[in-house]
Amino acid sequence: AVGEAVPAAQRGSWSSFLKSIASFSGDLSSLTAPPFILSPVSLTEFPAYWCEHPDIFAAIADAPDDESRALAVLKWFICTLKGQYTSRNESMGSEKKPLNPVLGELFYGHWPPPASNPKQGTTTLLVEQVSHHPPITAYVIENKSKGLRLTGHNAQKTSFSAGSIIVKQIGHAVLTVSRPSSSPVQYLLTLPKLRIDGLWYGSPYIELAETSYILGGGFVTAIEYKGKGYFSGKSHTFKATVTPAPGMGGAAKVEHVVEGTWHERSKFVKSSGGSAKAHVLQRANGEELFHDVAADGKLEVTALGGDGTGGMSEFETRKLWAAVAKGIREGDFETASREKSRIENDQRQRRRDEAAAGSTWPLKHFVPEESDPVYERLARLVKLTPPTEDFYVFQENWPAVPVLQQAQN
Ligand code: CLR
Repeated sequence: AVGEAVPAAQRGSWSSFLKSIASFSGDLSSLTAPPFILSPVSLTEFPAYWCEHPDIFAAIADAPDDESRALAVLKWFICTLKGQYTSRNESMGSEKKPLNPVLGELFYGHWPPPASNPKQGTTTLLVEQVSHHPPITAYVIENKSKGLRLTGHNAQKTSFSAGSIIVKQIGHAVLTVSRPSSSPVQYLLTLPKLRIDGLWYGSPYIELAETSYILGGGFVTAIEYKGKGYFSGKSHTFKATVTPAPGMGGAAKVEHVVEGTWHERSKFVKSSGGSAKAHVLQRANGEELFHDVAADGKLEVTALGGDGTGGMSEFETRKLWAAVAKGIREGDFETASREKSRIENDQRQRRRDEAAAGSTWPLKHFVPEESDPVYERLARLVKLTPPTEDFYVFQENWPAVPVLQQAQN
């Protein structure tokens, strides 16, 4: 029945919420949703999902050649998907509606290396909400000692189809791998399309669809996503094909095909060479696995205060939303909604003041650019559309974040 998973008192407001999304397309964040579906976490925290396996991220730097590195990048990408797309179901019972970040909202964090392997280095995270209308989040994830940097931005375009919310992810990420004796290698990562199912019952969950790419370093990786009812009948299935970029393969026919589920296990179903594969192979129960989620623990990010004293400034997400998040966690929705209105009114006032003064909000870490040359160059490998995309360029020399620098040393 409709709203089976919804608390009885909120069923009415759940069906009106469903009606409003069915007749609406654009920015979902602006729709009022019933309390049971609210998450206390802001979207500025989501980029942390890229690095909940800092060891698998760091291992990219240790790959001995282009082919091994292409597989190492794919492995890291696949290992992030469970956190990105199923973790709210695990921690909160279903997918939820995240807090809609304010312009200039910040999140800083880090992952220290494990005591057993200090050489893995520290990974740091810097996130800034660079636009409110539409919501756009930019981030930089970096392991300086390994020479790895991931920069990217995210926005979403939502529509409604056959009872599901379809989310087209706008934006892309670029992974830069610096090497001591040769030029850096760059990979363009595109993002999968999402379908949010289970809405009718009030227990939404994400399924991935279509194809996303990892392009660069002499290779092209296409990752095709399927859900329940498609080829294997299982949820969360993918098939990844790694081949040399056009004109890069030479005479040797290199091809790796990996199949499985991104929230559990995947294995090589075809592999042309032994040595590259050996670099990422996991063995368990006599099987040659590409990746087994159960075999690696996830490490959640440690949030850092970014104002240099270890405390947080008022725009840091966990400070900004503290009262709202507490209200949502404790079921005190009156306080949550009052505090949320207070933040939103303050934002409206700031925008009015800026308009009156003829100024705009100064971003702290990024500058918007109309087109990204890295995207343009790598998108050509598979003739992606659009042929170019905008980008947010990280400003190394702008207000340094002392706490992040400390973490890096
Ligand atoms: C943000 C970027 C991350 C991956 C990711 C995971 C979940 C997505 C989120 C992104 C964007 C916002 C999102 C969310 C799931 C639900 C939520 C689409 C793409 C929407 C706005 C809320 C819908 C409300 C229903 C749950 C009722 O790397």
